[in-house]
Amino acid sequence: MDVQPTDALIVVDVQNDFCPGGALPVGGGNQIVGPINEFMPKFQHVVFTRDWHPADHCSFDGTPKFVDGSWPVHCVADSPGAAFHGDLHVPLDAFIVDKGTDPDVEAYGGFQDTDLAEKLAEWGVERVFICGLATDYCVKCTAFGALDHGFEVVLVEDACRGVDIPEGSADQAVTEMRDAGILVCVSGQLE
Ligand code: VGL
Ligand code: ZN
Repeated sequence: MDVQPTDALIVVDVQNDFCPGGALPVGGGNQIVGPINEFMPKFQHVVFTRDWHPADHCSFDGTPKFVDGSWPVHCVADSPGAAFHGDLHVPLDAFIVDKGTDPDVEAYGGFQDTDLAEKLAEWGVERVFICGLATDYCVKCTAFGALDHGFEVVLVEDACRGVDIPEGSADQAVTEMRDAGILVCVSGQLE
């Protein structure tokens, strides 16, 4: 899998609240940071998305069930939990896409009400590689959004982790992506 100048890497929501110790921890969320740092330099174009909610976001639930529509308070804009994982290599001039900023709208995908598609088109990007958190929510939704915008899409599976409630949801999300025409690879295949 040769990385080309017309490829972009989209790093989805590698934020403290989705890592162990955070408000909405994804099992092993921190384990993907090292691998992502390693393959990131292969890409000429890198995008970072952030879940970036107002304090009264509609997905917040006092008795969270950890499923769509019922999450603990997480990734409140400018809070420590919303910050990128401290070890993630984020360049000073990184292109960052914030989503979920409307209190009344859930937005898992990096293409929802953002300028991401326009930016990728401006850069001449034809194919996107996607990694990050969480496989079964924001990674999946961002991957489908990329497909809808006409990009070829590759999932870097070992550089993702899922909420996985109920168990199997993360694997099921990968199956759905594969069935939709998304290529699934592992980071060791990137050259
Ligand atoms: C996410 C649940 C709630 C994600 C965001 O980044 O996958 N999951 N908000
Ligand atoms: Zn969220």
